[in-house]
Amino acid sequence: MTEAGFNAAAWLVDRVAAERGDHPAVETPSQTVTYDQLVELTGRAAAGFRSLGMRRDDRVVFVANDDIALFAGVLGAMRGGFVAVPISTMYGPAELAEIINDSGAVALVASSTFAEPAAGAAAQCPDLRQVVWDGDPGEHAAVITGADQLSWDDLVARGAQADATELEPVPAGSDAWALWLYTSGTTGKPKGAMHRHENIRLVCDTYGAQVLGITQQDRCLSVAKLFFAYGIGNSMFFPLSVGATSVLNPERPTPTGMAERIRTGRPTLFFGVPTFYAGLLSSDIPDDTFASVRLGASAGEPLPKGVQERMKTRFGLEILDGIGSTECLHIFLSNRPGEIKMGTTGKAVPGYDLEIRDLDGTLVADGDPGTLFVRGASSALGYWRRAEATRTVFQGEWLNTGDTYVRDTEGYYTCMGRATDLLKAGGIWVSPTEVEDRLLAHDAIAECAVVGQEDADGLVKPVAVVVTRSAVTAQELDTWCREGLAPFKRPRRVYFVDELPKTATGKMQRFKVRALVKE
Ligand code: 3SK
Repeated sequence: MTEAGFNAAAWLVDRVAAERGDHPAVETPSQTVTYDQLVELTGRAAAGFRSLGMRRDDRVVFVANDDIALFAGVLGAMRGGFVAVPISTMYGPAELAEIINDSGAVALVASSTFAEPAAGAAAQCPDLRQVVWDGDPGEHAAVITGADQLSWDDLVARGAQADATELEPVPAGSDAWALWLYTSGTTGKPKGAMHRHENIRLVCDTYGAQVLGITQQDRCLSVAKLFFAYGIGNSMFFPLSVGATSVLNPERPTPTGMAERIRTGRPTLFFGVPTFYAGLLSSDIPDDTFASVRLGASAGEPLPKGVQERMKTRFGLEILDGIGSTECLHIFLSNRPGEIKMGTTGKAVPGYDLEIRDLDGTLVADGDPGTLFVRGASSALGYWRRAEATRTVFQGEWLNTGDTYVRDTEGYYTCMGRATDLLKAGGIWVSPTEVEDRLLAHDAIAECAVVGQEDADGLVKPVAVVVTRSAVTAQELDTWCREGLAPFKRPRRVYFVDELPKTATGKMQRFKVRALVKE
């Protein structure tokens, strides 16, 4: 459906404000913003961006904590007809600069917590014209010479000077760009999946309404941050779509920190990832931590049956395991309340069709594994300036997930692993090549291979198999990788070998490397 004039930010905020403007839309540990206040704040943010010279379809990148500036900034960008590009706060300056430059963003909004990497990145981005700081960047601001800098409060104050018509949402149209989300996906290098305004409404009407059954009484708390597709759906789109409340946690999620946020924020819907659920089970948080929560969700990687069972036994939390993708914007395959089959990812979410195909593209029989394809209207328009990757992943109406799945005779789908060499750690894509490149940059490393290995909880983590040319310890390599990579990508173990398994033509045999770390 195409609707001229549709604006997802207005659909999420103004529509609800008209009915229940004094209801809390979003809460942080220190601030509550009602729907009426969110209309005003996002209107001012949009007008503030415009006052900086931004035009329709201009990109604004966000490197920020889950806090009011990020929440209102993303909505404000979409409201003003600009494109919101929230990106990972786990990246270093070089990785951030690569994405900012790739997107062609003219503005960057950054939390002062990330002042060092954000300023370091901004200094390497010639097209960037404005940097907006939420908090004081201190001495890091000095490294930026090519862009103007102002505070988030100043941006909002500039917007407050605008006349009333400028505060109104721009009639963008349902097919207009609203949100670009960068994913390493199936080819390693981050690619910007371009989402329309309409895709936001679609995921709310499908997974949000028909699987979660979300209502205006709900309060949503997510472990995944707003810069992930999973997180922005959980913490922004679903609650706002029904006039519920988003409970934000600006801190890095730890079991004790999250238990405290649950105690103060009293969520009814909790969105986790398998690694985090396993961490909760290893912690000594109280068994009644989840007393306010009516339902848990999990995505990112398959939820091990043992973890799901123990979460139910110890905390009384029923968890719906599901899988989504950045390209589909949210979850397209999931268990349903009251119909959970543990150890499986459930069934297609209403609004999506699934097919399991063999290498020739033929549909496989139930019980046989194959590659999972998905069809649904919330599919991204493609990857920004990546024609080849777009053609590989987006095949007509269908999208190749790159996951190997099997369907049982009851119609439940179970994940068998990745169809490619890429791995997911803690629900986030990790490209082995990128980690290998970092290891190979160390003087002592002659050859290496990075593969996934299940930890004690059955969750996949990267590990490295290395051939050395001089003495080096696993600890030194850990430090080396932490210095050059986002921490979640670092190998959790290092195996030292004399040679890597190779074919006669010298090609590394990754399946043999995987077998080696299994022994
Ligand atoms: O990884 C997932 O399962 C997921 C879920 C929702 C949205 C996006 C993603 C990647």
